[in-house]
Amino acid sequence: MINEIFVASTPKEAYNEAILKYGKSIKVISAKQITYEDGKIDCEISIEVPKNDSLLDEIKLLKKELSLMKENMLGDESISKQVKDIFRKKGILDEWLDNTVASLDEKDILEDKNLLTSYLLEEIDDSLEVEQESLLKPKVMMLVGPTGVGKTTTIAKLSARYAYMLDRSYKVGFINIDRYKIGAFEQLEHFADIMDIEYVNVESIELFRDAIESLDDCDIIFVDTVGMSPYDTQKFIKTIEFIKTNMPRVLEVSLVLPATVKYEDMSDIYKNFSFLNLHSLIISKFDETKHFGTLLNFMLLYKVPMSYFSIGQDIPDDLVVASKEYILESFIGDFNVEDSDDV
Ligand SMILES: Nc1nc2c(ncn2[C@@H]2O[C@H](COP(=O)(O)OP(=O)(O)OP(=O)(O)O)[C@@H](O)[C@H]2O)c(=O)[nH]1
Ligand SMILES: [Mg+2]
Repeated sequence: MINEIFVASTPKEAYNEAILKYGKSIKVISAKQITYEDGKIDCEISIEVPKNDSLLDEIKLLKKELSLMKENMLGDESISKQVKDIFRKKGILDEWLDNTVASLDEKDILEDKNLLTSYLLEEIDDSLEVEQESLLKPKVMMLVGPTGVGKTTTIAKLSARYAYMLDRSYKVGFINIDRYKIGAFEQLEHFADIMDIEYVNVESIELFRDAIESLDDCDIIFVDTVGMSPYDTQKFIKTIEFIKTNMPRVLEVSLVLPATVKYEDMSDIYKNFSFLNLHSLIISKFDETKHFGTLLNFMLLYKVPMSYFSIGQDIPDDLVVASKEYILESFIGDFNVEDSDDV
């Protein structure tokens, strides 16, 4: 607020001076006459400048708001950047992070590291699909996948699980169409012997159908297949024949995908094997990596249901039923929101 005193020989003159300086909006607070020692008389008016005063206040307020806005903008940017960096370092793709943060409705979340981190984790959680373990009716479960990913080992683990480790004992059977691999027959046959499980080795579609019929009393039949490179068309065509042929039982195909391969390989494997009508994914070699971002990126994009995780070489112990909690806990690991440099 501006207060000023104008002195002139008449009140009118003083008033005019004040108007000249501050415009017509001035407010006269007081006016008095001054008599000097020499007898000269002047007039003094005291004025207030309300308009300028409020203008100044407005400018001050505006300045404050602007700097607050700037602070907030910088703050938001840096918090969302910091949190995105944590996820990026963990392997989550920029594109997903940018889109997810941009589509965030509640902007408050952007101002809080913990809230934003939880939000992104929840978004990942929502995108994951899990296949419930159930054996309501007898089924055939065929495991396919590239060479050496753990198909045979996983079948051995699953067999032990269904035969001995669930609420009741299920009768398990094995069919092996792993006919291209020398030694493959013996490997699964050996498990079958140890676990006292019926085992049939087949080389043609007719024999496959016969084998399923002969294992009629089994609650679940596991089918082991040859390890195939995702680019081996010939083996694919042969395997597709087995799957597409009408069988006396529901056939569920599960792709065994190792958690250790890079994103491009993962998508190539998935795309090529998806012609086999994939029912679920079994993630193997979970124990051989600490980086689950690649796997999560893959899940965020393809949204395939996961059924089991193979977490080591031990039969039957190193197998867990797939759950969002398990994969997210593995992903979070040493996630440190307060100090993103640590991750
Ligand atoms: N660390 C670790 N090793 C595994 C896991 N699953 C399987 N393996 C090992 O990987 C190797 C290959 O396993 P197999 O079960 O023979 O793989 P496969 O897919 O049947 O291989 P092919 O029949 O040759 O295509 C073996 O040494 C297994 O012990 C796992 O989850 N973690
Ligand atoms: Mg095998």
